[in-house]
Formats: sequence, C-alpha cells, structure tokens
Amino acid sequence: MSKNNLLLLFDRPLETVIVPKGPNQIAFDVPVDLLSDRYKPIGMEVSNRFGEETKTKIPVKKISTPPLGEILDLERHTNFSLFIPKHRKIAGRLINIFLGMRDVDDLLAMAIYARERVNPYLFNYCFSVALLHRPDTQDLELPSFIGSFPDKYFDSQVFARAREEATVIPQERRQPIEVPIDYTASDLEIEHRLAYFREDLGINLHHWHWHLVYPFEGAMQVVNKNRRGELFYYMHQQIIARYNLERFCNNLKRVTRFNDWKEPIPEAYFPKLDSLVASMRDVDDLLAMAIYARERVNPYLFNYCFSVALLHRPDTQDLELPSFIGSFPDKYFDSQVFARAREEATVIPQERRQPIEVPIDYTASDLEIEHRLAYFREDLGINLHHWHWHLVYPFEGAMQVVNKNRRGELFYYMHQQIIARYNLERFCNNLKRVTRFNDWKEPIPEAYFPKLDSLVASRAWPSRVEDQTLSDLRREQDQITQDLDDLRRWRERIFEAIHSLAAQDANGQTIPLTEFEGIDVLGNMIESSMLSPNRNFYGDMHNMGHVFISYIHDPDHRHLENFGVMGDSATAMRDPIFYRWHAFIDDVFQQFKGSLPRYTEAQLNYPNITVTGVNIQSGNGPPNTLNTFWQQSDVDLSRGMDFQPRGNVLVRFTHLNHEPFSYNITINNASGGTKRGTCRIFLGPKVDERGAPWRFVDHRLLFIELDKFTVNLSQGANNITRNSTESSVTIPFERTFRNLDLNRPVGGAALSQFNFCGCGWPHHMLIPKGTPEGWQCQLFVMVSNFDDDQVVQDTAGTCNDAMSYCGIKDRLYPDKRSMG
Ligand SMILES: [Cu+2]
Repeated sequence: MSKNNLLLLFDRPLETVIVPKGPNQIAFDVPVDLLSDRYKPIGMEVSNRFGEETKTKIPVKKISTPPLGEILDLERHTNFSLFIPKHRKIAGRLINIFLGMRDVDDLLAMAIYARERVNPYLFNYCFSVALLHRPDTQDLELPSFIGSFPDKYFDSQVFARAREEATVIPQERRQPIEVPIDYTASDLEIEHRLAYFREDLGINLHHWHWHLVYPFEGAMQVVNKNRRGELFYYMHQQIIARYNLERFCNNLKRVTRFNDWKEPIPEAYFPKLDSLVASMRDVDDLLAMAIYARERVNPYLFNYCFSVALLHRPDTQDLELPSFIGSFPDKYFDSQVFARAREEATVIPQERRQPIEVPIDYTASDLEIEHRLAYFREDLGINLHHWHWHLVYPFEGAMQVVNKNRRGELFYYMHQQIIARYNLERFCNNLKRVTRFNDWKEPIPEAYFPKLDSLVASRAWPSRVEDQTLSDLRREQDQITQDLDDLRRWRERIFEAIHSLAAQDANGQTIPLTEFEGIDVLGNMIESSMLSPNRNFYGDMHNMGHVFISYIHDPDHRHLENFGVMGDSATAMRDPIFYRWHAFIDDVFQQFKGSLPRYTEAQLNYPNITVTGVNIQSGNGPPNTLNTFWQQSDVDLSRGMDFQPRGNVLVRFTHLNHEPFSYNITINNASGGTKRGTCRIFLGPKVDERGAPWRFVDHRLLFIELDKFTVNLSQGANNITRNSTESSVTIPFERTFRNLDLNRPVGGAALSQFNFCGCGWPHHMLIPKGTPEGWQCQLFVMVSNFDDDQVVQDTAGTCNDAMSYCGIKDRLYPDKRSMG
C-alpha cells in the first residue's frame, strides 16, 4: 500500500472511511472489527451503496487493537482544546498508540479503528503529530489543516455560499466566495483595527502548526526536542512584538498585559465561526444543509410573509400550511442534531436509519436553577403555538388582516395564560413565581445559551451571559435607534391612560377605556399593533422590549452580531427572560383590570342552576388524580433539509404528557324548563410558595383554562361527562407534528375538516408537570348563562377546536364575556 493513502484519513473528518474519499474516490475495505458499533451490522450495505462512485478499494489489514479507554471520554461532537489538561493527556496516549504501530499497514488499520470512534479534532491532531514524528512517515506532506477544518478559519457564512456554489452552479461557472475582511466587527470597536492580523489565516495556521511540531504531551522522543522551552518563549515573544508593531501602524498603543485577573475584560470578541463537528455543517463538498434561498428575499422573511398571506387571502385560507417545524427545524432543534441527521441521511440506507435522540437537557445543567423549567420553555409544541399565534394575529399588514375581533384583548389573555402556566410549572419545580423585569437598569441574572444554529444565516444564535444590562440601541443597518428612555416614556404614558381610564388618539380625541372594550384598546397599545390608538405617543413597548433584550450583546452593532432568540416569535419562549418580560407586561394589564368595578352577583350568577358535584377520572386510577409522565416522540426532519439522498430522518425528543382523563360534572337545573349554559373549567395551585392559602385577588391570576363548552340542561340533575382531549384550549399532538403528506383527503368536506389552523396550545402540555409525591391543585368549574355568552355566527367548517387562546379564524371571538 502506498503510504500516501494515510492522508485520505484527513478527508471529511466525520464520515466513515467506507465512503470513498479524495479526488480519486478511494474507499477502504475495512475488516468488520475495526468499524464502529453503528456500522458493524450495516458496513456491507453502506459500501455497496457507494459502490458505483468508488474507483479504487484499499484492503485494510486485520489487527488486534488496543483498548482506547479514556481516549473515548471526549465525545465525538464536541470541541478539543490542547489547553485542557485532560484533553492533552488523552492526546498523548493516542499519539503513543500511533507511534507504536510496527509499520505503515498496521498504522493505517489502527488509525481507521481510532477514526471511526474518537473525536475528529483529537484524531486529526494526534494522527498529524504521529505522521510528523514517525521515521517511516515524516516525509509525507500533511494536507493543510484548513482543508480538514475550514470551520476554524472561515466565517460560517462562507459555508452556506460554498454549498450553493457547489450544488447549484456548474463547476466551470463557479466563482470564488469572497470573504469580507471586516466580518467580525466594525470600526466602532477600536481593537477591530487589528483584525487583519489576528484573523490572518497564515498566522493562525502557523500557531497551530508550531504546537503540532512541539506537542507538550506524548512519547519522550516526540516532546523532548532541542531547546523546546526556549523556543516556546521566543516564538511567542516574537508574536507579541509583531502585534505591537502592527498596533503602532494603527495608531494604537502597545498591548496591555492581562495581569489583574479580577478586572472585567473590556475586549469583546464574536468569532462568527461555527464548529462543523459540533453542529450541522460539514466540511466536504458542503452538501449538508438546507438553504432556502428563495432567490433574493431573506428566507425567514419570505416564509413569514407568505404564510400570513396564505392564511388571510380568501382564495387560499383553506390551504393547510406545513408545520413550521418542517420548514425551519433549526429554530427548534439543537444544532448537533443536524450533524447526526446528515450522517443518517447521506450514509445509511433508509431502512436501517435510527431516530436521532435529542437529550432533554442540552441547553444547561442543574447548576442553573432556571434550567428546571427547560422542558417547558424549550417544548417544541409550545414554541410552535406561539409562532402560530403571531402568524394568525400579525401586528402589521393590511387592515382586514390585522383588525380581527378582540385581537388586543386576546394578546393580553393568551400571554397572561402563558405566564400563569409557567408559574404553575415553577411551583411544581419548587420555584417561586417569575419576577417581573421592570427595572431596566438592573443586570439580568438569567443567562441563556440557545445552542441553535440558524441554517439560513449560517450563524449560531447569540447567547446572553449572566448579568448583562440593556443599553440604548444604535443599529443603523436595522434602522433601530431607540433609547431606553423611550421605553420609560411609553410606560408612563400607558400608565397615565390606565389611571385616567382614557387614551388620547392621534387627533387629540379622548378614547375612554371602558369596562369591556378598554382591555382591547390597551392590548393593541401595549403590544403595539397598528390598531394602537396612537403609536407615536404610546410607542411600541412590548415589541421594543423584545428588541432591546435581543440586542443586549451588541447594542450598537459594533460586532456585527444578529439578534438573540427573543427577537423571533418562533424561539422567544425558550429564553427565561421572555417570562420575566411578559410578567411585567401582564402586570400592566392587571393594573387596568384591578381598577374595574367588581362583578355584580347578577353578572356571575345563573339563577336556579347549580354545580352540585365535580370529579376527575384518569383511566382506572383513583378519582381526582391527574397523572403526568415523560414521553418520547419522533418527528420527521427531512422536510426542512435537502439532504442527498432524501428520505426520512427521524428525531426523537422527550416531552411532558399526561394520561387522558374525563370530567364528571353534575349540574342541577331548578328553573322549571330546559336551559343552556357555558361550562368553564380552570385549574389553579392549592397553596402559594409559603404553603399558605391564597387571597382571591392573587389566586385568580394563577388559574389556567382547561376547557370551555356549551351544555344543554334539562330539568333536575344533569350528569355531564367531558373528555380532556376535547379541550377548547388545545390542538392534538398529531396535528402539531403530523406528516402532511400522509393520509390527506383529496377534496371536499373531508379536506376542509382535515385542514386546520396550527394555532392552539399543544395538548401534551395541557396539565402541569406536578411532582413525584403529588402536587395539590384546585379545579374550578362554573356554568354561566348562555344567553349572556352567546355570539350568533356560523362557525361551521373553520378551525374552532382551540378557540380559547386562538379565537376562530376570521370570525368573532365565540364568547361575549371578558377573557380570563
Ligand atoms: Cu407573544
């Protein structure tokens, strides 16, 4: 065997060697024992799949392999650092294994065995050191590190463009992808003057290479080179001297020592590199990822606008939109999922694919107390519901699209319920109610690291570290120049309207905030939507709050960074700060609600109608007990990606669920005739954080709606049974996640029934988590007079099964009473 074949192992670091490598399409014929467990049973199949492409096959020797032990402790999809002692130690072990192989054939077999198993960065480093230092391979010319790991040298956006060039544009028409010299920051950042030096490819390659030639761990003859310590000093001294010369050329003083380790570090750095190994983008010919370049428009913008239009045009509103998750899985799944998905979809035959498991705890650990709520905040269904709600109720657009019945009130109510539900989940996790974010000077203690990658922007979503503080925004490119003082002014003016029960419109006319319609005016004012009585005066408080928070890491765009998850309704609910911001917004609404006159008895009472008994039955269990559990479900990812070849790639994720149950309600009708009523069911916590009973004024804010339905009451006792799955709040699990291409009716009534609006609380999240020992809660059931509730309209054929939080599409809200 030519020892040059060893160099093929640097090609496509994550892909098995059974798949052909290099320009000559050389594949290795690998003894089964050397393959990883995943490929052992399917190695033959995979190599047959690529049989046609393979030009040459190189037989690999059967050897007995040493145990890799702790070398495997470093996971495959993670980064590798020579500065971490443990990484250094295992690198030393692997280098020694490679150095110890008797000849080139044994080395190849061993290297393949390791390559199929160990972290690709670690493998690359150790294999390079070994080749450089073995007498029988040191004449080999190592491929440039850039070729194996371009992700460490190029802006992540380069890869998206490279992929487009490589898959769409014929070879001879391709153009080089230009990397702008200034992509990591702008002149607002004085240290950016040196970017051309610090980000120079050659300098960084030199530094990597130096440490390859002079490793600090490994066999003695490899580490113990002549005057190694002195050279360590001198090479780095020269880097600093050169850096200082460059600084002088840029009118900057010498670099300052970092020797006070208590001081904050003023220099920020946003590398804009993506780890190809840790995330979904792969190195090779970049056939990896879905890039929806709809010609010119930003694809997210395109998707949003096109969806709003389809939902609201009379001639398309019966079309069923594909689940958003299918189009932009990157907003819902950990970026590591994509690397694995690509491997499944490109290498493994369809029938042998396995679902990719998403761990439930990938964004943080138990050291972070707020992480206890991650299962709620990062639930796919909840985030899909929120995206959909804002799609159905956009705040800007044509009048007939925005101006829906009671949209301002529904904005208040739907978000109020999110906060109530979040608080119940917090109680179930021994946490107190979420704290309002209303002091905008204070640092935000909650950090959030989304671990999502934007497939379109080819950038990681920015993170927020602990204790960051809001600042005025000066982002000319986004046309956002806004002061925190504006936010404060709007808040004052909104409170003035609330306390005087009157708003001013743009013409100076007074709009009274009445008992029933006032909340709708306020909702549009606070959000704000274009229905706001006076956007100039009352501003854009809730929306701008999202914007201020989402740009907290780069308020003046000096580092050219994009917005964080709070800037997108598809991802905002993942971040703990969403709930703190909305707790503040809700509190403003409650200030208004608190100023309204009490309900009279006549408003609430339904004379001669009495609820005489209520109980809940879950399966065959004891009465009045709800059972929750963790469940794993699979979602097909393939829709949102253009893998080659196509096929199903399942992602398996863990979510909360509950056993189906039924309410048994006894209602006595003593009116002497038949009556109709609206049965309303809510659930709240039994006691507060102190274990004390609630005052009603506080308790009412913590009731979550479970169901609402009409009942026909004949004389005497009526026994009503209602199933949890019929809830007016939720849409079924299958609807949130179903594959739209399967079992779809061809037309007519069946099709319109199949069609739906994706807005609706996900059914699997209807009931709070509870606790292992049981969590006490309180059910509230009332029956109101249908004559006072009724809205006369035709609701047939429209999506009306999740109307509590979403209304009915293009109809009046089907309950005349105030929401909540
Ligand atoms: Cu929202």
